Amino acid sequence: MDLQDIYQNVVDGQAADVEAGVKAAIAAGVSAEEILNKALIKAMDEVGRLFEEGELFVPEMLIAARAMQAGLGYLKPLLAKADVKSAGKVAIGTVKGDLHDIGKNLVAMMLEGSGFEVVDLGVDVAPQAFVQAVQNGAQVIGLSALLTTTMSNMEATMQALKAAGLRDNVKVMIGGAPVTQDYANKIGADGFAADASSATRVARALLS
Ligand code: B1M
Repeated sequence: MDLQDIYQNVVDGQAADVEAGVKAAIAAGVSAEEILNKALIKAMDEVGRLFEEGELFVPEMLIAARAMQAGLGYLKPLLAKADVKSAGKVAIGTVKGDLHDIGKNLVAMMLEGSGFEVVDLGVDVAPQAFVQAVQNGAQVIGLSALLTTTMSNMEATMQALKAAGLRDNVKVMIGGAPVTQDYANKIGADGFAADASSATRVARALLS
């Protein structure tokens, strides 16, 4: 099975076939990163495009997302390298009101893979839960948002950190499809990353 088949099975929401395809591709020597970028992420972009054009609806989008997760589950141990000394502690979550977690999970996975200790706070994370994570020792907090309507909760989280007197104790990194460097500047975040691999570079730079 090649990358095109995996791509199509994600778009079609065929989780078992995606998982089988990913296993076959790994066995054939294709790198985990190539499968991730050229089949799984590419397929979700196509699903988004079809959704925008009214050709797919929320249930189909969800089924496609589950199919992608089935492939990701198999890739995760391959993307994460064992025995790496912690590069720092990062608490990551999708902001309040937002349930999208595929991108956030990828970022968490890549951070783990490059040696960070990662605390995954999940989705729909209230500003106060990020504050709590800083109190529990996170050196970086990572905020993800996929909806223009939930991005404002990134700013609310910045304000909650300030109100708790913790703003200077932590670096804040933000990302997600609608998020930009300009927005990061506007809300006073320390870093922005456009994708999961640059997120690891940004996190390292923030702690250096
Ligand atoms: Co949603 N959805 N969705 N959805 N969904 C989008 C985001 C949308 C763009 C689709 C569209 O209209 N084209 C649109 C948002 C429009 C907008 O606000 N501008 C949208 C909408 C409208 C909605 C609902 C409101 C639909 C409805 O109910 N009417 C609803 C909202 C629910 C809620 O959150 N409260 C909804 C629901 C869903 C599902 C549940 C069905 C499902 C999510 C399943 C899940 O996550 N477990 C879903 C999906 C799958 C999508 C699309 C198709 C794919 C998102 C995705 O996983 N992409 C999406 C369209 C699209 O983006 N193409 C869409 C793959 C992922 C790897 O990329 O998340 O961008 P991404 O992450 C990247 C980078 O952004 C970055 O790195 C990642 C890896 O490279 N990144 C970070 C992300 N977080 C980061 C954090 C960092 C750094 C980098 O530092 C901390």
